[in-house]
Amino acid sequence: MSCHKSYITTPIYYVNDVAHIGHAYTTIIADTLARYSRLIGEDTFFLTGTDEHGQKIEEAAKKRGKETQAYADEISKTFKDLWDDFDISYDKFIRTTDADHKLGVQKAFTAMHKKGDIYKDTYSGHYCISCETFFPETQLVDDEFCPDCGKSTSIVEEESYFFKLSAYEDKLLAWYENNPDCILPKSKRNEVIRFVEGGLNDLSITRTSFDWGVKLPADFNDPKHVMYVWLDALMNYVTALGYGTDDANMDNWPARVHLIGKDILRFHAIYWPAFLMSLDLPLPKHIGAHGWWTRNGEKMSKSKGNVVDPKEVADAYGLENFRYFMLREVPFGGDGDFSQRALMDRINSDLGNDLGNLLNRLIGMSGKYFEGRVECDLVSKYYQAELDEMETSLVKLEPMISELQLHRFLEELWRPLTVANRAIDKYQPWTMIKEGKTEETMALNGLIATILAKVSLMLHAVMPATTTTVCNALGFEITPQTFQNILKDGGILAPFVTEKREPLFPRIEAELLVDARLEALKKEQEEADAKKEAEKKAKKEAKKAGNASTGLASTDGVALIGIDQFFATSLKVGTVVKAEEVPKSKKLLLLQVDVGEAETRQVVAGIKEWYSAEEMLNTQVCVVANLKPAKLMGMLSQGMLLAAKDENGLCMVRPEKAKTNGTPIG
Ligand code: ME8
Repeated sequence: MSCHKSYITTPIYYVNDVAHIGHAYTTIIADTLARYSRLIGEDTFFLTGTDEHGQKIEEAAKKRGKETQAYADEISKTFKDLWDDFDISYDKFIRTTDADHKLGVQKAFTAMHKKGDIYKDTYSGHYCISCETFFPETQLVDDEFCPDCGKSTSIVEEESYFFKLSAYEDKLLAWYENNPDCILPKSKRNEVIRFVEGGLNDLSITRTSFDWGVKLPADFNDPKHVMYVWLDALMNYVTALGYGTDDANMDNWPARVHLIGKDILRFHAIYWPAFLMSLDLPLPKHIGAHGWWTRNGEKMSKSKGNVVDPKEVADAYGLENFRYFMLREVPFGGDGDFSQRALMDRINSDLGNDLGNLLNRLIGMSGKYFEGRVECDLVSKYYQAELDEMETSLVKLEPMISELQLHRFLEELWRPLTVANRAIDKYQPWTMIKEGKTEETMALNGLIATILAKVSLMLHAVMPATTTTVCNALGFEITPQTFQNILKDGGILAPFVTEKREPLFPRIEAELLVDARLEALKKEQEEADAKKEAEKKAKKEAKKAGNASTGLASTDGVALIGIDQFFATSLKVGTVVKAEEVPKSKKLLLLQVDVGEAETRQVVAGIKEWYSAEEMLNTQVCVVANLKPAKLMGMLSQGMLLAAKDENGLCMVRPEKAKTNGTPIG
């Protein structure tokens, strides 16, 4: 048995909001790898935690009227509670507000500075608060919006310390070159290489525009600076091992794998190795970037408000079924759309029919023919072909795990189950027993038990409790020793006696989550589908009409809509009861609009170039009242104002005479 060190990490999650299934996905992959690595006897250390500094967190706390640390405590706890509830086998839960983490980050800053990699300068640039990142003007969308998240950026000019990232270009390229699997899936490595080849700017690594962060070391005597949140956050992977304080667990470094989502690959595959080189620390062996979970094709994210609560799903469908589903459903690195249908299908088909039913068949047949006894010593005498087929699959599994191809791993792991189920249909034990072929029948049961045992051992890291139940029914415990013995050393299962039991995976007939929020999401999906369908139809009809009369496609390229679609938009008269400027924004005003029935809507409107806040106050406007709420510069916008814009500028569309607030327009 090896005693390799295996250090596995998740990203540390921002505490600006609670977890959704995207976070659960990363953590479940990491947990699976950690459990597998323990089972094969590796000395494993599994880290997760929360990322608590930065402007985004400060603002989230402010918005809720909470003191920042108290707010961070509260949300960090919800992550920890969720992982505990999910039985995530982490060895340490780090928080970037931990005192020793902060010390470690300061030590790193000093070390990089000593190395000559940090210098002071001023920075002027477009800053996206949501991504906590500066973007060069050339990368902005429409000169203003963040190329990553689409939100409005603001111009920030500040004095800053810089990290000489540009000095590491060649070394980074050499690292990617010499380590073909440093970034997984391998296709992602090319993206990173292309990015670095495009040239790296030095990185601004301190901020003066806010306070909520790790201060510079005291001897810099520069108290207005706090560390850039990504420097602070990435360092967690080593401060968690004691870097900069007691070094207690630094023998675990370098990490075997940093698991992340593809949204934060650049930080992990470029900045982080450069920081480590500057600190003279070895580089991680792998960075594994998975894809996104989406809803209706849109990335699930806290800021979009389209998230699925992992606890609700796990409570309804079973935690381990959910784990299996997430890992099996999407190829590592690809995106996946969450649907209860797909989850139910996996449970009923893969788990219920293929796995659960196989155990039931074994219990049924051994009970009926042998009073529950199962013996495996004669399996190879009668079913060598089936054993060979099983082995062909089993030997393929380990490389798939190393490459993080967990969906392929599970797919391959299911083949032996098919071999077993097929063998029952082919050899028909009910006929064999009648023909007096007792030994062959016992051996067939032995084959099923052997396959169930090996599959369960390999599946253990994905479904720990379920596989424990299966193996207990087969008369043994799952331990690193039984794993080695049964899977690697060809050990034969000791005779055991089966007992009747409830099915492992009761069939699910209908979607189980009827909770209001998910229902709303479902409805939204149906509406989106219906809208798409209507648009398609309208386009087709427009085309037909256009073709008939003029031979052209449609009217001015504008899609025609039916009256129903027009009336689906709720337009109302409202009065602006409060108007203010949005700080740092050239375009936005923040308005409170009375839309009748005692309802005030917050609307973030891009009209500041044409209207001042005073001009808007106490005027009537036309509001699109049933738009999905959106966030602009971090502020909720619950509607849109009608306006007309031509080359001379923009003017509001207003009722000609004063109307009661809430009066429908149409
Ligand atoms: O980025 N689908 O934290 P974060 C799949 N604090 N995974 C998703 C997802 C989705 N829709 N949304 C989020 C941060 N994730 C930083 C990390 S590490 C030094 C600092 C997962 O709370 C995915 O793994 O925004 C992503 O990388 C992580 O959550 C980011 O969580």
